[in-house]
Amino acid sequence: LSAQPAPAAAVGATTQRTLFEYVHDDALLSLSFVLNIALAGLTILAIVFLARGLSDPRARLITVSVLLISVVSISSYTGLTSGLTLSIVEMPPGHPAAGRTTAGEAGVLIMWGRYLTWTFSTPFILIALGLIAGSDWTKILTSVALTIAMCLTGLAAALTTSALFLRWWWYALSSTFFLVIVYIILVEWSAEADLTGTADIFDTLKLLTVVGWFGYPVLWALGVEGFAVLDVVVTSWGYSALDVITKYVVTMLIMLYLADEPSAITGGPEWGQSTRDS
Ligand code: RET
Repeated sequence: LSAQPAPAAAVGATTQRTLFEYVHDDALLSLSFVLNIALAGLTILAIVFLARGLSDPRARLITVSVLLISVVSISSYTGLTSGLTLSIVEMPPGHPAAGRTTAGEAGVLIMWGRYLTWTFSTPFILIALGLIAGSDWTKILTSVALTIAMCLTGLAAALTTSALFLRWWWYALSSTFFLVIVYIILVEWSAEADLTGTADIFDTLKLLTVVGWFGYPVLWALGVEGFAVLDVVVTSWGYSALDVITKYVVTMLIMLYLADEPSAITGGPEWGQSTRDS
């Protein structure tokens, strides 16, 4: 019997190790990830410190919500840094990055872990904002459902390789969900914050959030997933910089505001009690 020929390397089977080394060799790209791991860690410590004296259950719920944003973030960036949530994906015919190669393989580097983990982080941003505005759970959970839909359709847009128009169809779906979220924040919650007495802090948070969030679809369209005007490193730094504003800056503003438990925010000891507490 003749010896079996060695199996040829399977197409598209870039190993995690190759991707890890690719990121590792690009100091700027790794820095865009590692910086966020550090900032998420520092934000978690700052939250724990500022939350020491909080006793009001509503203020504590907002705290848990912002804490989870950074917990998701530190995990998200660990996934990117380790090569676990990156892939080299071949773009469909007609795409401006079709035919490109990365690390010796046909395709471009797609940081799909970002879109996946936004599914878990953005709901907590919206829960915190909705609670600060004094909104009801129907609207808060509607915005949560929409942001999950927005992130998952965005993930689909990034990973679709069958046809170019399908990538942009996913993008259009995602943008539609996004615009409804923007409406909830700018119209519904702004009006509620006026009545609740939290308009001052809410106006700052809403500005940072709406302006910051608009940056993501713009980067997607300009980056390698869309028109491929920006390269992967610039896109990655763009997302990382937006994350600093939409997550850590927003979180710190919320925590500094909550620290002295303003009466417009507190729910009192009865708030959120379960039947087992009475
Ligand atoms: C995508 C592409 C498809 C169209 C739209 C997008 C919007 C993404 C947004 C992301 C926000 C992320 C945040 C993360 C913080 O952890 C998916 C880029 C509309 C708004 C705030």
